[in-house]
Amino acid sequence: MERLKIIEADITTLDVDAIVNAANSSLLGGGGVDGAIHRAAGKELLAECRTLGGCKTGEAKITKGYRLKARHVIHTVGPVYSDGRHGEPELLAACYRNSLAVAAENGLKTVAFPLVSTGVYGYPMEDAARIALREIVTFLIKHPEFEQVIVACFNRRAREIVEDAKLNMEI
Ligand code: AR6
Repeated sequence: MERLKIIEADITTLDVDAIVNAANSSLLGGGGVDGAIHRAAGKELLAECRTLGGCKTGEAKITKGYRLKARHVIHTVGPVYSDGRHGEPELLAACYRNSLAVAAENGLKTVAFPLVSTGVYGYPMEDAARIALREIVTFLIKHPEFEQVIVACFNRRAREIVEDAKLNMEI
């Protein structure tokens, strides 16, 4: 099995132990991938999210997946991008690190990520992809028991950017 897989997909359709949600700090839903995940999971997801007391930027919290094929949702809150000099790279890296740590703590083996912060939050996709892959690869090396991390790109352009970032990484 390819331990790092880059695909073009709607993340809500994936059959994995957990999909990661690019949420906001209220954890009470929103647009983009967050809206799509809540729609597909059903209202029970929002009910569980209400019990979590929100989530700080860079942190991650886990819920059940309800009507999704995925067994769990790991909610993380990416930084809003301004110019890259206000802690955005560190906060985005923390999203990936903390989401993967939550997955490992819960005994999960397969997780799929969207490109956190690259929609409404405005993070340049090339930079975001580089940070995502660096954190994912570092985690996979440290956790040989972890089976697979999928990067679910919403369209072809996003997939190509992530594939390029992976190629540049291997040089
Ligand atoms: N599957 C995979 N990727 C998707 C999907 C999907 N179904 N839908 C969108 N994307 P965004 P953010 C991509 O805006 O920038 C919400 O309102 C999308 O093309 O969902 O972290 C939250 O509540 C983009 O590349 O998240 C927050 O308020 C990426 O997912 C805010 O948006 C992330 O885009 C978070 O903004």
